[in-house]
Amino acid sequence: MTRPVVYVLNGPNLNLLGTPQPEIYGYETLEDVKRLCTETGQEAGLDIRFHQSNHEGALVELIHEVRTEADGIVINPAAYTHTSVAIRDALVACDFAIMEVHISNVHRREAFRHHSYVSDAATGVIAGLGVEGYAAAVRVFALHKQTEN
Ligand code: DHK
Repeated sequence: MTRPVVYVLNGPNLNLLGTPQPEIYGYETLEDVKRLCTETGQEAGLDIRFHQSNHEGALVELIHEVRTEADGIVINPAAYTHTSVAIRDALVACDFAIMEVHISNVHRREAFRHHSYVSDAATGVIAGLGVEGYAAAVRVFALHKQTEN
Protein backbone atom coordinates (compact mmCIF):
# COMPACT_ATOMS: atom_id res chain seq x y z
CA MET A 1 0.00 0.00 0.00
CA THR A 2 1.39 3.41 -0.90
CA ARG A 3 1.65 5.91 1.91
CA PRO A 4 0.39 9.50 1.53
CA VAL A 5 3.25 11.80 0.51
CA VAL A 6 3.76 14.97 2.56
CA TYR A 7 6.40 17.50 1.51
CA VAL A 8 8.08 19.58 4.21
CA LEU A 9 9.47 22.75 2.60
CA ASN A 10 11.78 25.24 4.28
CA GLY A 11 12.71 28.73 3.17
CA PRO A 12 15.80 30.91 3.42
CA ASN A 13 18.31 30.77 6.23
CA LEU A 14 16.73 27.70 7.82
CA ASN A 15 19.80 25.75 6.69
CA LEU A 16 21.56 27.68 9.48
CA LEU A 17 19.02 26.65 12.12
CA GLY A 18 20.57 25.99 15.54
CA THR A 19 23.24 28.67 15.24
CA PRO A 20 21.81 32.21 14.77
CA GLN A 21 19.48 33.62 17.43
CA PRO A 22 19.03 30.38 19.42
CA GLU A 23 17.01 32.35 21.99
CA ILE A 24 14.36 32.69 19.25
CA TYR A 25 14.81 29.56 17.13
CA GLY A 26 16.33 27.10 19.62
CA TYR A 27 19.39 24.89 19.26
CA GLU A 28 17.98 22.15 17.03
CA THR A 29 19.45 22.01 13.53
CA LEU A 30 17.55 21.52 10.28
CA GLU A 31 18.90 17.96 10.26
CA ASP A 32 17.19 17.46 13.66
CA VAL A 33 13.95 18.86 12.18
CA LYS A 34 14.24 16.48 9.23
CA ARG A 35 14.68 13.53 11.62
CA LEU A 36 11.71 14.70 13.72
CA CYS A 37 9.46 14.99 10.65
CA THR A 38 10.61 11.66 9.20
CA GLU A 39 10.06 9.79 12.50
CA THR A 40 6.69 11.48 13.11
CA GLY A 41 5.68 10.66 9.55
CA GLN A 42 6.74 7.02 9.93
CA GLU A 43 4.66 6.63 13.11
CA ALA A 44 1.71 8.19 11.29
CA GLY A 45 2.09 6.13 8.09
CA LEU A 46 3.18 9.07 5.93
CA ASP A 47 6.01 9.36 3.40
CA ILE A 48 7.88 12.59 4.30
CA ARG A 49 10.00 14.41 1.69
CA PHE A 50 12.09 17.20 3.18
CA HIS A 51 13.58 20.20 1.30
CA GLN A 52 15.17 23.57 2.02
CA SER A 53 16.06 26.40 -0.36
CA ASN A 54 17.34 29.94 -0.02
CA HIS A 55 15.78 30.85 -3.38
CA GLU A 56 12.19 32.00 -3.91
CA GLY A 57 11.99 30.69 -7.51
CA ALA A 58 13.35 27.30 -6.47
CA LEU A 59 10.61 26.99 -3.84
CA VAL A 60 7.96 28.06 -6.40
CA GLU A 61 9.22 25.44 -8.87
CA LEU A 62 9.30 22.76 -6.20
CA ILE A 63 5.66 23.50 -5.33
CA HIS A 64 4.78 23.24 -9.05
CA GLU A 65 6.59 19.89 -9.31
CA VAL A 66 4.82 18.35 -6.33
CA ARG A 67 1.34 19.78 -6.82
CA THR A 68 0.13 16.75 -8.77
CA GLU A 69 1.83 14.07 -6.68
CA ALA A 70 1.72 15.33 -3.08
CA ASP A 71 -1.02 14.68 -0.52
CA GLY A 72 -0.01 17.67 1.56
CA ILE A 73 2.59 20.34 2.21
CA VAL A 74 4.06 21.60 5.46
CA ILE A 75 5.83 24.86 4.70
CA ASN A 76 7.96 27.24 6.71
CA PRO A 77 8.58 29.94 4.09
CA ALA A 78 10.78 31.80 6.65
CA ALA A 79 11.38 35.41 5.48
CA TYR A 80 9.40 34.79 2.25
CA THR A 81 6.31 34.49 4.46
CA HIS A 82 6.28 38.26 4.68
CA THR A 83 7.21 39.11 1.09
CA SER A 84 6.29 36.42 -1.42
CA VAL A 85 3.15 36.69 -3.52
CA ALA A 86 4.81 34.14 -5.84
CA ILE A 87 4.96 31.39 -3.18
CA ARG A 88 1.41 32.23 -2.12
CA ASP A 89 0.14 31.92 -5.71
CA ALA A 90 1.95 28.59 -6.16
CA LEU A 91 0.31 27.25 -2.98
CA VAL A 92 -3.13 28.46 -4.10
CA ALA A 93 -2.69 26.25 -7.20
CA CYS A 94 -2.47 23.12 -4.98
CA ASP A 95 -5.68 21.32 -4.09
CA PHE A 96 -4.56 19.53 -0.93
CA ALA A 97 -4.10 20.72 2.64
CA ILE A 98 -1.23 23.09 3.42
CA MET A 99 0.12 23.70 6.92
CA GLU A 100 2.12 26.89 7.47
CA VAL A 101 4.67 26.55 10.27
CA HIS A 102 6.81 29.11 12.07
CA ILE A 103 9.24 28.08 14.77
CA SER A 104 8.89 31.40 16.57
CA ASN A 105 5.72 33.24 17.52
CA VAL A 106 5.91 35.79 14.72
CA HIS A 107 3.13 37.82 16.35
CA ARG A 108 5.33 38.60 19.37
CA ARG A 109 8.10 39.89 17.12
CA GLU A 110 8.67 42.88 14.81
CA ALA A 111 5.59 44.31 13.08
CA PHE A 112 6.87 43.29 9.62
CA ARG A 113 6.58 39.62 10.69
CA HIS A 114 2.88 39.95 11.60
CA HIS A 115 1.67 39.73 8.03
CA SER A 116 1.87 36.49 6.06
CA TYR A 117 1.17 36.23 2.33
CA VAL A 118 0.82 32.48 2.82
CA SER A 119 -1.79 32.20 5.59
CA ASP A 120 -4.86 32.69 3.41
CA ALA A 121 -3.63 29.88 1.14
CA ALA A 122 -3.04 27.59 4.14
CA THR A 123 -5.41 25.18 5.83
CA GLY A 124 -3.79 25.89 9.20
CA VAL A 125 -1.04 27.95 10.77
CA ILE A 126 1.25 26.93 13.63
CA ALA A 127 3.58 29.50 15.22
CA GLY A 128 5.62 29.64 18.39
CA LEU A 129 5.83 25.94 19.26
CA GLY A 130 9.49 25.68 18.31
CA VAL A 131 10.42 22.83 16.01
CA GLU A 132 7.62 20.75 17.62
CA GLY A 133 5.31 22.77 15.34
CA TYR A 134 6.60 20.71 12.40
CA ALA A 135 5.70 17.44 14.16
CA ALA A 136 2.25 18.81 15.03
CA ALA A 137 1.71 19.79 11.39
CA VAL A 138 2.77 16.34 10.15
CA ARG A 139 0.38 14.68 12.65
CA VAL A 140 -2.49 16.78 11.29
CA PHE A 141 -2.03 15.01 7.94
CA ALA A 142 -2.37 11.66 9.68
CA LEU A 143 -5.68 12.83 11.16
CA HIS A 144 -6.82 14.04 7.72
CA LYS A 145 -5.96 10.60 6.36
CA GLN A 146 -7.99 8.87 9.09
CA THR A 147 -11.07 11.03 8.56
CA GLU A 148 -10.94 10.35 4.80
CA ASN A 149 -10.97 6.55 5.36
C1 DHK B 1 11.69 31.98 10.29
C2 DHK B 1 12.33 33.04 9.73
O1 DHK B 1 13.52 32.87 9.13
C3 DHK B 1 11.79 34.42 9.80
O2 DHK B 1 12.14 35.18 8.66
C4 DHK B 1 10.29 34.43 9.99
C5 DHK B 1 10.31 32.09 10.82
C6 DHK B 1 9.89 33.49 11.14
C7 DHK B 1 10.09 31.09 11.95
O3 DHK B 1 9.73 31.48 13.06
O4 DHK B 1 10.27 29.89 11.71
O5 DHK B 1 9.86 35.74 10.27
